[in-house]
Formats: sequence, C-alpha cells, structure tokens
Amino acid sequence: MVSFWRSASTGVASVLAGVGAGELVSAFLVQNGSPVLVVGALVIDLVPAWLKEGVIALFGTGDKAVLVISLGIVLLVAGALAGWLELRRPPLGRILIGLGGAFGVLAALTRSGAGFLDAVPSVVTAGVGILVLGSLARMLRGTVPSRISPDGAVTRRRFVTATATTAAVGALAVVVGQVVATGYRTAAAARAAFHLPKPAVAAPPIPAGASFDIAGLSPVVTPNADFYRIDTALQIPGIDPSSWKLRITGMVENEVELTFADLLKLPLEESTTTLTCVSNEVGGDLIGNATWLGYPIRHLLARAKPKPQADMVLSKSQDGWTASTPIEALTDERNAILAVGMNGQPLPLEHGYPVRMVVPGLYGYVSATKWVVELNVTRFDAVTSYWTDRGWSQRGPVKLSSRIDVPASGRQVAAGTVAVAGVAWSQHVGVSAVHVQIDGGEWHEATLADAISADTWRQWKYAWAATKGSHTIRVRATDATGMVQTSRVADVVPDGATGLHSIQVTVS
Ligand SMILES: Nc1nc2c(c(=O)[nH]1)N[C@H]1C(S)=C(S)[C@@H](COP(=O)(O)O)O[C@H]1N2
Ligand SMILES: [Mo]
Repeated sequence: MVSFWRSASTGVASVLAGVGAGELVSAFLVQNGSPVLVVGALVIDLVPAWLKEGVIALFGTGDKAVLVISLGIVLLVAGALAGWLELRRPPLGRILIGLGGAFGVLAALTRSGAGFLDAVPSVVTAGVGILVLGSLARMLRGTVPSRISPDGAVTRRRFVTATATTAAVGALAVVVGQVVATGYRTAAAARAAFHLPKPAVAAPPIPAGASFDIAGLSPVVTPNADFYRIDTALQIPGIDPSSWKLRITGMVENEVELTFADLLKLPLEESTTTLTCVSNEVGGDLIGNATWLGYPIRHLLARAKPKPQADMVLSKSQDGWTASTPIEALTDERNAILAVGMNGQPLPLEHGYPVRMVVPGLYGYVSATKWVVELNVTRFDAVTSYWTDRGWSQRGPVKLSSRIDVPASGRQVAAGTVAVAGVAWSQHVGVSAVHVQIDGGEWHEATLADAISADTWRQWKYAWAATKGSHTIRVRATDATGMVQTSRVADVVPDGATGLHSIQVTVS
C-alpha cells in the first residue's frame, strides 16, 4: 500500500507544474488570464461583503496578499487530494484538476473585456496538471514491489526525484511568471486609474456624411479593440507612467526632458489620423483610423532647437525598438503628435501606453513609435533604425491605395442592385475620387463619403447593377493632386505594396 503522503505529493507536484506553466503562458504569451489571479478576482466578486470587510479590517492593505496565500493553500490542498484520489480511484484525481481548470476558464472569461485568449493559461494549467499527475501516479504504482524491482527501491528513488524536480520547476515557473508579469500589471493598473485630460483643442466632430450605413463596410473610426496591432514586442512593455520620461537628445541646442505629468499639463490637441502598416498587402487590413489626443511634437522640438544639419529623428521605445522619421515630418504643420489618448481612452497597453507617436502620412515603421521614451535628433547618414536595418526603405510615405470591403470576396450575391463599398486613403494628401471597374470594363465613378481630413481614409460606395454569373470587381483611387493609383503590382518590401484590389463574386 502506498502512503497517503506519497500519493498526495504527486498531486501537489502536478498542481505546481500546471500553475507554473499557466503563469508562464499568461506572462509571456497572453499577458492576461493568470490562472491564480483570475480565480482570485472571481473569489473577490463572489465573497460576501461582510467577509471582505472583515479581511480588510484585519489585514488592511495586505488583503490581496492574504487572498493569494489562501488561494495557494487551497490549491495545494486540492492538489494533495487529487493525488490521493488518482492513486485510489483513477482518473478521479485528473478529473478534479480538470474541474479546477474549468473554474479558471470560467473566471477568466467572466472578467470584463475578456477574450477567448484569456482562457488559454487556465487550459494550459489543467492540461499540464493532468498529464503530470497521470505519469507521476503511474510511476508511484511502480514503486510497489514487483518482479522488475523486487523491493521497489529503484523506482522509488526515481519517483522521489521526479516528484521533487517537478514541484521545484513548477514553483520556479510561478515565481518567474510573477516577476515577468509585474511590469505589465503595474502599467495596466495605472492605466485603469488614469483619466484622460480634456483636450485644449478638440478634434472637429466627425461629419455625419463621413459614414455610409452599409453592413460590412469598415467603420470610419476604428474601435480600439479592432485596431490592428503590429510590433516586435513579445512582451508588451509595462511602463509605470509615474516613472516615464521622454528625452530629446542628440543634435539639439537644449536637451529636453519631459515627465508624464509635464506632458499632461500641456495643452493637448485631438486629431483624427489613419495609421497604416507598410506590410499591408493590397486589400489587407493593417490599417485603422482613430481620434488621437496628444501634444504636437514640433513644439517640443522647438524647445530643444535642432541644429540645422539634423535631418532625422530616431525615436526609441522603452524596449529598444527604433524608427527613423524625417525631421520635416515632425516640424512642419501636420499633426505629428505624442499621443496619450486613442478614441477617448488612454492608449491601450498594446498600442503604446503611456505615450506613442502618431505622424500623418508615414507608414508606422518610420513614425509610429509606441512606448516611446527618446527622440534622438540626428542624421540619416549617421544612424539607421529597426526596419531600415532589415532591408526596408529609409523613407516611408504612405502610398495612395483603396480597398473593397463589401461584398466580401468569393461571396454569392443576388442579381439586382448590389452595394459595392470600401475605403481609400492617401494620408496627408487626401483622396479626391474612387472608381470601380466590373470585369475589366470601363471605370465608373463611386460616391465618396465626406472627408474627415486629408489625414484620414475615406469611405466610398458604388451601386452596381449585378447580372447573373461570375464577376471581378476592381477599385482605384485618385488623390487630391489628381494622381491615379497605379495598377503596377509591387510587394510590400521595401516601401509598401502597390496594385489594385480586386474581388470575385458570383451573382445568382
Ligand atoms: N515600440 C514599437 N513601436 C512600433 C512598432 C514596434 O515594433 N515597436 N511597430 C511599428 C509599426 S511597423 C506599426 S505599423 C505601428 C502599428 O501600430 P499599432 O500596433 O498601434 O496599430 O506601430 C509602430 N510602432
Ligand atoms: Mo508596420
């Protein structure tokens, strides 16, 4: 007969391994859904008020620590129970761990704003816990004297080593996960407590005529949750705004240093700007439009007084990413800003909280530095930046482009009048016309929605008299200077794709 303690130890080790794996996944990949913390948050919600108040009265600000320690104890006791059950009534122990994981999933998904990804750490926790428990229990059964090991001593030694190692690695993973996640959690908490200041200069209201009411057409302002995200950050930099600083360095008369509090005291301006990624393929979705709140970079550069020889600003993010922006794009009259707000919200963490750059007219890789901490005034012939080091062009003005949103490509539509619609953009130049072509025929002028400004994309629509059969629809934009979008196909490397977006539809 195997002792209670041996069987319990398999469960404790399994739980540690599972929670460790879950915490690592949550810290590195999902940056949310820490199995222990989501369960903790659910417990806080479920616990009756009198108990909450009692704990706070007893432990004061240590109340959270008490909760986490209590959860830890519950987890270990449940683990011991799972180990004991698994040995006597398999697979009851594994089922118990699975139930624990399901509770974690439930806790993660019921948090406000949770997505399915947030459930992943709890699934990993349960999965690893179940696998480890299964194999430790099998090993433990092998320690009972058998023909291979008459007194069970060999396997017993192996079992003890395996269990102790698993428990130690699991515990270490929990610690590493916590340490890694701290910065992110601090930033998330600071962001949650932060109220955006009122703009000194509000953005002109979005004209009612800027939007067509067509199902499937991209909204003219992209909700933050749907805004594309592109960056090299495996781990979103967690910046505590109270220690954030921006330094303006390099070829300047005066170095400038600015804290977050300094920045918020400045008269902040709102502007609506469409951001595009150079990696956006023809017809791609790496583009979004938002109303940003920020401070014009030209005013800060004016304080620093760049030397006349400087022709570039190398902006750096807290995690070491860099962008090289032509200095004129940051000193001319355009709305190149240090942004703190996005569509009335503090910048989301993944979009650069607390501060990022937004520069109308340039692709993100040469302008839109998130988590920005330094503006180094320099020269193109002196330094290069993250993507220009990797074969992308030094200059990255956004290219005139257009996209068909509806009908979706490959769709079946009914014969008759079909709404064809999409967006067209040429930031900082503006779009003056969009044309649509059916099956290589003549170009028909589409109806444009009102422009918000030259810095934003523009919706367009075309009422197509669709006849039965298979058809190809193409779109082409014209910018405010009269230049027509090229049909010449170019890859995204080195300075952005060109070519016309086309879709195939079947009319029945
Ligand atoms: N710190 C940092 N900022 C960055 C990047 C990055 O990798 N790191 N990527 C840039 C690129 S290539 C683009 S297209 C935009 C995308 O901004 P978004 O993720 O807010 O849409 O951010 C830019 N800013
Ligand atoms: Mo990009």
